[in-house]
Amino acid sequence: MAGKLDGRVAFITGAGSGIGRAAAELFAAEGAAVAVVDLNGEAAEETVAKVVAEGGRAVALAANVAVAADVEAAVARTVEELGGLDVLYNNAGVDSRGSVADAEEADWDRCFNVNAKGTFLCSRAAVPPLSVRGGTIINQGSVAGLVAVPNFAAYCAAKGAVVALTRSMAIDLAPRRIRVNAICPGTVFTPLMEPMLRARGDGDLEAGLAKTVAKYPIGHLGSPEEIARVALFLAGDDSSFLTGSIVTADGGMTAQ
Ligand code: 1HS
Repeated sequence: MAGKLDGRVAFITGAGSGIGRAAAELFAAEGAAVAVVDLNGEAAEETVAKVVAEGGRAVALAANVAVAADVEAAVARTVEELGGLDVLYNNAGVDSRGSVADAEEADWDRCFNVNAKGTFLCSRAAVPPLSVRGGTIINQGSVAGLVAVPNFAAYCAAKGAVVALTRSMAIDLAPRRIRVNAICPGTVFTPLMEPMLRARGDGDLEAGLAKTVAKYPIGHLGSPEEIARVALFLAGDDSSFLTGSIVTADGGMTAQ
């Protein structure tokens, strides 16, 4: 049976772990050749090994999404090695610490540089190859970009910026046949989230998890694979009439 991404090339950031790794494996299983991009080159290679072991095609690219030269070089290598670009998944992200009363400036800068500026830099570099045959961009937002999360000021602000940027990109890129949508996931238990969960439990991870699950009507946190399936929908033709859409995948957390 034909894959939903047969013959397409995908560029996924933060693909060395968590949701990005799950998306790389799923997109490859659906026929895409995948550029596995991560700050941690070894982790990217591990994702590639998993993709290749399942018969997929992928290349590992170490890059810091907050550095324009890194991003442009990674996109250029993707086009050169995989033959073009059809899907960009701006998944890479970092969390933050503190409210506006006590957050560190460096934490604010890091959060915005990776989550918001990284989305900008990758999208800007991807527009020329995506414009060749049309394509899709999926931005990783968050429920934190839609509702307040205690002591997460920089992250909420940066993800709110990603939500607004998604709508802006959608109208600007429509004439180039590039659709742009965002996923706003609830908490998924990934390496990125463990510090927040532990802090929420005053150092006790299980207590932090219990407090967090209580916020989700569905009764559990999401999995990387569940978010990757939403990304696959937005990457492919099943979402052909969606652009500028903000898709919550949050177990009902923001419906309350
Ligand atoms: C990290 C992910 O984008 C969700 S932000 C935290 C939401 S919650 O744990 O307070 O429900």
